Amino acid sequence: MKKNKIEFLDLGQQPLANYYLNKSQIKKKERKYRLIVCFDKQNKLVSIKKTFPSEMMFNNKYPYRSSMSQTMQKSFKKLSQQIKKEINPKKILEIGSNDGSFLKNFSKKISIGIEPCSNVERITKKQKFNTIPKYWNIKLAKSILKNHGSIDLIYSANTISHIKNLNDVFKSINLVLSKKGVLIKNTYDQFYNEHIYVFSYLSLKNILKKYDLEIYKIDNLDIHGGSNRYFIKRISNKIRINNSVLKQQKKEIKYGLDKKNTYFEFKKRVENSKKRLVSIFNYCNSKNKRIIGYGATAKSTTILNYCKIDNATIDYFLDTTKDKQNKYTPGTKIPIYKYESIDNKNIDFIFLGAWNFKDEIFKKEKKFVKEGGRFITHTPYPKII
Ligand code: JHZ
Repeated sequence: MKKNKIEFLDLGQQPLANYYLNKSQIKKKERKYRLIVCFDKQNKLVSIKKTFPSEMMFNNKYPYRSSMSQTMQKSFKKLSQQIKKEINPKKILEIGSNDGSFLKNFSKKISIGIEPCSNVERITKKQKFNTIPKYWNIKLAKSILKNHGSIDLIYSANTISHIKNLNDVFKSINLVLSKKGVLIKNTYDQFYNEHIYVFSYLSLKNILKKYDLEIYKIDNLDIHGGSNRYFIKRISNKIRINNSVLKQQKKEIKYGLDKKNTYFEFKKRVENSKKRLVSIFNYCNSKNKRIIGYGATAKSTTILNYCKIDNATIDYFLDTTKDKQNKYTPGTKIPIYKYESIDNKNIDFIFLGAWNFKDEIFKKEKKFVKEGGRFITHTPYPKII
């Protein structure tokens, strides 16, 4: 397996993406690692080279809350309506239920949430949902099967890419999924320590085959800047394979996602993107413009550290997540404050850390734009909007 792995992108020294620092920590040396991204020629799978133990990333201090954006909440609501109509499950299990934004659309009687970050799990438990503060693995799957029986719908919004041992993940799913059960999985493309894998259709198809599972439908979503929602079934289950699967296959082959050269081209685009973003920031600095950040995301940890943009350029970040407020961004040590109105703060530019929720943010900040304020984004390419 190792022989097949090609390293194609080096994003430099990086801190743990969601490890926000408090005041006493900013003077100390931070834990850093080299973020290198690889392509596995055999499985066509993209993954990061260095991984960390789950306990180091997903513990009782996990800051991320999926309920922090209206866009996510709406997307979960829409999906739940689709599930009720098309699958009508008697039992639902979510792997990585976070603060319950997806599960809350279903009856408490039929839902089980798996969430190892106990600070976040507690939020859903308080609402009387059946949540289990454990990591998804074969041991847990066995106990769920024993206590609850098999499951008709397993949902996971990107969590599977956070778990290193894919064999254990899919074996466990196989164990609890009912004969006619369905697995729905979301995935998207960002590199940092929590995202061990980036699943294309081509790579996921190769992996699932080993567990007698296959994809029967794919929804291309706008969420998180573009993601795929995979609907997965047992091969023995005769549900018809939807046209969307062939369409996705054609698309991925056209884009060359099965070819190593595509990834080296991607590397060149990443390097150009860095140059362009740095020059935008340099321009703003040369004009003495005030820049703040909006949404201290795990994604922006990678970008800021790769482009070496720190507190000399960005004054502070605003974020609605309580557990990130009054802390500092990992590696770049930019203060994060509670989100409040940005009126009359003499802000010239806002760097969109949460670029994936740009529409939602633009709607909220109409006044800032009307009064001449501008946004800086790095995606799909660095520009001032
Ligand atoms: P957001 C996390 O990534 C980590 P991040 C994780 N590894 C993962 O897979 C994905 O989520 C799903 C703030 N915000 O969702 C809230 C505002 O302040 O892009 C959040 O801190 N105001 C589990 O961190 C951040 O932005 C707003 O109006 O990249 C968004 O984080 C809005 C809309 C958001 O995930």
